[in-house]
Amino acid sequence: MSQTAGKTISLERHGPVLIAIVDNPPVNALSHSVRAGLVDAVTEFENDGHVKALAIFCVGRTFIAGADIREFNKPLQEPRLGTLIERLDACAKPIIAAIHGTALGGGLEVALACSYRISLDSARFGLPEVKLGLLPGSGGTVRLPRLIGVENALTMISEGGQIAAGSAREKGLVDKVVAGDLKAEAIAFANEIIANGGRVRRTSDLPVPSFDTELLATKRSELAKKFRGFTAPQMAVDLIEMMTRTPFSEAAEEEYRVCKELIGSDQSKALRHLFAAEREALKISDVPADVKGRSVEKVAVIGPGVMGRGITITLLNAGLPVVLVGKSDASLEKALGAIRKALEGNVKRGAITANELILRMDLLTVTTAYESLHDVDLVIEAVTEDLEVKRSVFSQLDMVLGKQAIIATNTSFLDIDALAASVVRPENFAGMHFFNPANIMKLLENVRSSRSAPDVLATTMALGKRLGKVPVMVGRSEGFVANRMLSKRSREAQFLLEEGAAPQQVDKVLTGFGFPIGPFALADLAGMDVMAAARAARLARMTPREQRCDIVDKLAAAGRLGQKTGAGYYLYGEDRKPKQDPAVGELLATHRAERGFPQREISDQEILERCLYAMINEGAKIIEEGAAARASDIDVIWTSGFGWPTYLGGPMFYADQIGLPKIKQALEQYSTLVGEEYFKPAGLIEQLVAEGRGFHASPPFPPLK
Ligand code: T1G
Repeated sequence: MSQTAGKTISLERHGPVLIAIVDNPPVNALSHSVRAGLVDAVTEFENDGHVKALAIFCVGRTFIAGADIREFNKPLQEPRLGTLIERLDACAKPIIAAIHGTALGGGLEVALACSYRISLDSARFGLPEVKLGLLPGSGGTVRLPRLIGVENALTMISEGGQIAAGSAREKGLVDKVVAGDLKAEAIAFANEIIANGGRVRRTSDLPVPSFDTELLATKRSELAKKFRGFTAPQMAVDLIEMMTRTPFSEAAEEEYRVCKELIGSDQSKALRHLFAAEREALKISDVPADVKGRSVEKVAVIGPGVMGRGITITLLNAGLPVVLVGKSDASLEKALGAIRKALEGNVKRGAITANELILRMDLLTVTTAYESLHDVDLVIEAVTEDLEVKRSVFSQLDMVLGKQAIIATNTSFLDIDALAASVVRPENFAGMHFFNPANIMKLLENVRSSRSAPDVLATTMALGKRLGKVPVMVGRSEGFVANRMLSKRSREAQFLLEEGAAPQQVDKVLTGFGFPIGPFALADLAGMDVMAAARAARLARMTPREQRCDIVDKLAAAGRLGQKTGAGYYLYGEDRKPKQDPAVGELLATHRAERGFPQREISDQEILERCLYAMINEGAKIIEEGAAARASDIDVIWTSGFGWPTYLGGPMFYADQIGLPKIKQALEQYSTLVGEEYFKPAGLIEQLVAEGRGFHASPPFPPLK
C-alpha cells in the first residue's frame, strides 16, 4: 500500500519496513518538497508502532545528488536541510539509506545521518560542494571524519572527488554493497537489522578518530598549489581542524555558518554560474532538444599532423574506431609512433592499463586511400590551414562518403561558409575546432555554417560530450570565439611592451589575476617561430600599428625562439624557469625608439584593464554578431579552455561583477589613449549600460548565424 507524504515523497509499507521513496527528477535534489516530504516521512515512521525500520530510497538515475542548487538564490524555505538531518539523527528507530547512482553533497549528508547505508556496487559517493565554492553545511564535515577517518574525509571534502562503492565499504562509509534489485536488498537488510534488535547507530555519537596533526599543514600546502586562488579548499582544512577539537553540535553549527557565508561569496556565485552555464551550453539555442544527433560508430581523421594525432587519440580514448588518412606511408608511420608514444605515456602515469593501450591501438587503422572511408559516419578534417588544400580533401571525400556521413573541419580561422560551399552536401558540414594538444584540452568549439543541418549540429555536441570535451556551439567569425578574444589580449600585451611595460610585469599582472601562465611565458612555451607564423598569417588583416608592432618577428629573427632555444622573452636554464633578460630590455628600448614610443611607467591596473577589457569588448561584439549564442557560452569557453580562473566566472560574468558602466568608462579612456579602433565600446555594451543591465541579466541574444 502506498501513501503520498508529499509531492515528491511517497511511502510504501513492506511488513515492518517503511520505505520513503524520493522522486524528484532529474537528480533527486533536496528541493523544499523533498526536505518537507522526508521530515513528514520520519514523523510517520516515529508515530507508527507497526514499522520498525525506515529505508530512504530514490527512483530515477541516482540517490539524492545534493541540495537544490537552483534554490540558493531564493529565500530559504523551512524545513532547512539541517532540520531534516537532526530528525534523522534523533530518530529512535533505525533508518537506512539505500544508495544508487551518486550520493553527493547534501545527499551524502542525509545518508550519513542515517543509522545504516546500503548501496549498489555501481554507486559513487562525494561531497563536491567545494567545486561550487561551498563546503558541506549539514553535517558532512562532522560526520564523515567520524566514519572514515580524518585524512580520508579531508581529502574528499577539500577536493570534492568521488569514491566508488567498494572503497566506501572498505572505509566504513557503507555497511553493505549489493548488485541487482536495490529496493528488495534494502528491505531484506532492514529486516535483518530488525531481527538483530533494530539498533540505532548515530554517527554523531562516534569519537573523532586519532590522526597525524601534521596532515593538516601538508594538506594546506598541497591545496594551495592545486587550487591556487580558491577560498573553499583552505576553509575545508579550517573546518576539519576545528571539528577535531570541538563538541559535535558546536562544530555542526560552525559548519552551517561557514556554508551560509560561502553561499553568499563571489567565488561560489561564479562557480555556480559556470555549473549552470556548462549545462546550458550543451543546448543549441535554436535546435529543439528532441533533435537527436546521428549515430557515430566509426570516424575518419584526415591529416596525421599534430592536430590529427591529438584528435585521433581523443577518439580512441572514447573507444571509437578511427581511420587516420595521410598523404604518405611515411607520415602515417610517424603519426602511429607518436600516438603509441602518447598512449604509453598514459600507461606510465597509470591513466590507462597496458591492455587498454593495446585495445586502443587495435581500433586504429591508417591509410592513404580515401576509398576505405565509404562506411565512416563522420570525418574530422585536420589538414593544413589552406583553403585549396582543404577543398581538395573535401572533393575526395565527396566521392567516397555515404550520404549521411558528416564532414567536420578542424579549421581554426578559415571561413566556415566558404568551406561548406566546397562540399556536395553542405547540410552535412560543420566545424569541430579542437585546441592543441587536442587529447588534453577540454574545450571544443563546434562551428555551425549557415547551412549545417540541425541534427548535424546535435551530432557534434553529442560527440563532443562523448569525447569528454566541453563542447560549445559557436557561429561564423574569424577565430570563432576563443582565439578571436585571445588575439585582443595578445595585441594589448604587445602594445604595452611598445609603450614601456616589461614582459615580466605583464605576465605577473595576468598570473596574479589568476591565469595559469602569462602571454609572454606562453609564447616562449609555444615557440616564437610558431608565434611569428601565426602573426604572418594574420598580418594582412591587422591594423597599421599592429603590423609595425613586430617584436615577435625581431625575437624570432634573433633566434630567440623561447624555451626550445633557451631564450625568448626570457632566459631559460636547465630548470626551464623564465628569467629576466637585459637583452630583451635593450631590444624593446630600440624598438620603442624606432617606433617613436616614449617609454613610460605603466600601472598594473592599466595592464590588467587593457588586456581584460579588450577581451570583454570583443566578447560583446561576438554576441551582437551572433557568433556566440549566450554570454555564458563565452564564460564556458574561457574557463574550460583558456585558463580564465573559474572562481571569477569567465570574462562576461566578471564584467557584470565589475559593472558595465565602469567597463564602458574604461574603454572610452583607453580609446583616447590607445585608439578608437581598439577600444571603442561595443554597441551591446552601450545598449546594456543605457538599459541598466548586464550581460547575464539580458534576454536571449540573436540566434547564431
Ligand atoms: N541541484 C539542482 N539541479 C541539479 C543538481 C543540483 N544539485 N545537480 C544536477 N542538477 C541538474 C543539472 O543542472 C541538469 O539540469 C541535470 O540535473 C542533469 O545534470 C547542503 C550545500 C549529479 C553528477 O554539487 O555533479 O548539497 O540541464 O547534466 O552529467 O552540504 O549533475 O538537465 O536542466 O550534470 O549525469 C552538492 C552537482 C550541492 C552535485 C549528474 N551537489 N551535480 O551528472 O547530469 S550543494 C553537487 C553533479 C550541497 C549541502 C550542500 C551532476 C551529477 P538540466 P548533469 P550528469
